[in-house]
Amino acid sequence: MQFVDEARFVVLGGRGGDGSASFNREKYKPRGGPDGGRGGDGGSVVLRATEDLSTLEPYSYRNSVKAERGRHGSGSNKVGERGEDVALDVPVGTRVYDEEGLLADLSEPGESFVVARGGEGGRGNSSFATSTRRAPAFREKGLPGEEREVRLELQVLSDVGLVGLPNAGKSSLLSALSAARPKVGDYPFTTLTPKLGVVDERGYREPFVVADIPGLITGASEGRGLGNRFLRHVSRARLLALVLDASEDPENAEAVLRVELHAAGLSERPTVVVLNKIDLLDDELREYLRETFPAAAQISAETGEGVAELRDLLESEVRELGEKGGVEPGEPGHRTFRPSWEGVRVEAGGGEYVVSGEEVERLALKTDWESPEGVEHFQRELDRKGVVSALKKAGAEPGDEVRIGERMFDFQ
Ligand SMILES: Nc1nc2c(ncn2[C@@H]2O[C@H](COP(=O)(O)OP(=O)(O)OP(=O)(O)O)[C@@H](O)[C@H]2O)c(=O)[nH]1
Ligand SMILES: [Mg+2]
Repeated sequence: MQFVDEARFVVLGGRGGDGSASFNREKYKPRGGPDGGRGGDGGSVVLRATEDLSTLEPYSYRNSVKAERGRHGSGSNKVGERGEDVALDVPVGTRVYDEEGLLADLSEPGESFVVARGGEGGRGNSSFATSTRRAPAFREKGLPGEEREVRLELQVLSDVGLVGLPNAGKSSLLSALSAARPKVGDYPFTTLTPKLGVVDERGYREPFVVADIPGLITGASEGRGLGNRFLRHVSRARLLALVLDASEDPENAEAVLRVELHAAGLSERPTVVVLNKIDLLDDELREYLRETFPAAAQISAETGEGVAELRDLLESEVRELGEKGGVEPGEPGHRTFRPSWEGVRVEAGGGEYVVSGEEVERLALKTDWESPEGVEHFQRELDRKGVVSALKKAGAEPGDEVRIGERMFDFQ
């Protein structure tokens, strides 16, 4: 499968089934009571994080995903069947956005998020029977499911991120540290997409994950090269290893990397400096680099020199950082659903009155406008909820146009 770390599509919850308007007909009863059942709720679209997937590729060509609608209710108080949910597997590390921002961050295996809720089923006429209204002939319609365009963004999750200029030997190092075998080449930009490797040594309390990303170049944070797009994949790594080619001006390389990390908002992240390719240096140069980079690890990914020590160093740093609480994702905690407007608001303007509020808008959607009794019920409810007096207070007179959601009608 190809590595795809972004996908965009529309999700639609299923519509709720309509309630039924029905009357019980038994042989010796001339006119039975109302027995129309409720419609089933529509199915929802659910995202579920799994470790079995490491790319968003299955969604790269999807335009929309729709859950099943609920069945209508029927006579004898039969409830309509619920629509089935659609569960979409996404890789762990997937963040879900809509046009308003972050909705969810699926960073644990098994975590799930309802991204488009199915609509509620409508009630049947039997639920409207009262002692004074024994034979209501109206029912509610099912509500439409939620609909929104989402953008999924994958961040591979690792403990240590390898950052370096192209050709520094990051992929070689990943392969020296772990069982991963990323492509290594003696030319820049060999690595085109992030690769993960698990470092699991005997004696380690817990394995840790290292991410290799494409090389960064000057201006990466402004969009040059490939590295910039991929920096986000190490943006949650607890520790960054700056991999420098010791044989090619490592001072300059480190300065370039620090500038790019700073521009990407990662300058506070703990780092370890790794001088690679020391097999190419003589003793004098190695000594010089020990003085210039006193804290750096000197290694050769090719010969394996210094790699075991580096591995232990990374392991202990990762463990200590983990015990300190690790890295918080850079964005505010996730929002489950859009805040809904409770209560009712009446606004006058443009020759009409607009009534808004979650409850009344739902009421309008549920109303069966074909049925005079249904419309009457709607009007009674408006009165009961205080909408009629709010409209009067706002100046509405009989004959004026009132809009609730998509629905227009005359004020009476
Ligand atoms: N002599 C020597 N060569 C090395 C060492 N590590 C890597 N190389 C070579 O350096 C070249 C680049 O190595 P890669 O591991 O592909 O480098 P990279 O940083 O992943 O490069 P990009 O993916 O292009 O950013 C390859 O020819 C490697 O064989 C080392 O320790 N010593
Ligand atoms: Mg590489």
